[in-house]
Amino acid sequence: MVDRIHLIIYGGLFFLLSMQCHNYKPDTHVSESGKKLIPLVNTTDLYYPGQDIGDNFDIIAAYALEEVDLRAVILDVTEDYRLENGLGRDMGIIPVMQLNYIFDRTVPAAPSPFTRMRSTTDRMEDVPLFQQAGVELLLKTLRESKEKVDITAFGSARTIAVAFNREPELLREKVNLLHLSIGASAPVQIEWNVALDPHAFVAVLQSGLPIALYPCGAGNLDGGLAAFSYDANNGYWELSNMNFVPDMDPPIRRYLEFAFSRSTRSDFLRAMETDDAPFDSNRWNRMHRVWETCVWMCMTDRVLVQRNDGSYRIISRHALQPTDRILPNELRPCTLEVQENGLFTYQYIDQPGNIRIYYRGDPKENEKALNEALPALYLEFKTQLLN
Ligand SMILES: [Ca+2]
Repeated sequence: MVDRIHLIIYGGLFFLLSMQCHNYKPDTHVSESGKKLIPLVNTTDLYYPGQDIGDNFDIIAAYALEEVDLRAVILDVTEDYRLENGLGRDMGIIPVMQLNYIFDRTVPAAPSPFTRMRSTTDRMEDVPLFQQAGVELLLKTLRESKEKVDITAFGSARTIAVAFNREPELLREKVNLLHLSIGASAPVQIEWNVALDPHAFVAVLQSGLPIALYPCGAGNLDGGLAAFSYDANNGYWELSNMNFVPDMDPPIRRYLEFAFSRSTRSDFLRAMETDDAPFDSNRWNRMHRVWETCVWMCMTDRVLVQRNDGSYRIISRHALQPTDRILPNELRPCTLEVQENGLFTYQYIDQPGNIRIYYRGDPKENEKALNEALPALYLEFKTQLLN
């Protein structure tokens, strides 16, 4: 077991630290039902210890959803937040290694450049090599994939934009769909993920690549900040509590305990195996902000339904029952005009274009449904690690 652990860690770090690793084979897996999987590169501003702890919570889906073949994780890093409040944090390589360990995977991970793009055409070839590893990993993953690849952005779009500026033809050939969890649905406030790198967001929106845009924020500011507001086109919702976590698959529960307690245990993999330190379950009785669920549902073509017994679930389309009521959860074609600062407006169109925007109908019913459906989905997730 020890040798295997070391192999996985050293394999991951080797890939991270060296761009000369030409023998890497994509970590493909097939679903038990033999269904075609969705090749995915997940870009996320996941940190260790967590910044928005929601990123630590969300990336579980990239590993656990049976439709997804996670090929690489790009850790979106912005220098300002490595030092925020003097807490000190760095790219989330430790949570990625923990997830590789508990799901028995060898998904490579590498960082974005730490600094913002200087223009929409910046190729960032002069930043330290270490900080170019994520761009190279994204390009390499696309180059080596036989199928088109989906790419998510749950932080800035920097790595995607820089990769496009370096090899636009490769992205045009190999990108199936960019899923951008960025921006606000009206031009009233610059949303967090836009502010991380405005040039990157603008560059990607103007790239002509196929885009699914899931605005994080809403323009009505009914939540004070755009990012905490609700409308029919943004993805934000509040999970009223996380009291389901103690009932999760034990390694995933331990991963979340580690993240939410900002643990600095040095044996960060062994911490996934044992319950050495008691964890106060009352800590889960708190509201948790979520922006990402809509991305996973649309990517995997899952549907949000109310079942005949009144319960809400996120299910595969083939599991639909005639008595299920389907809640709106879709992508609508639009045209989009973006300003230099990343604020944008959009208009629905009848003909399909390269950009679609998320639509969820009544946001409060969406939130009510997800409060039941997301915990049910997460409780289904199982790791490969013996409990
Ligand atoms: Ca994020």
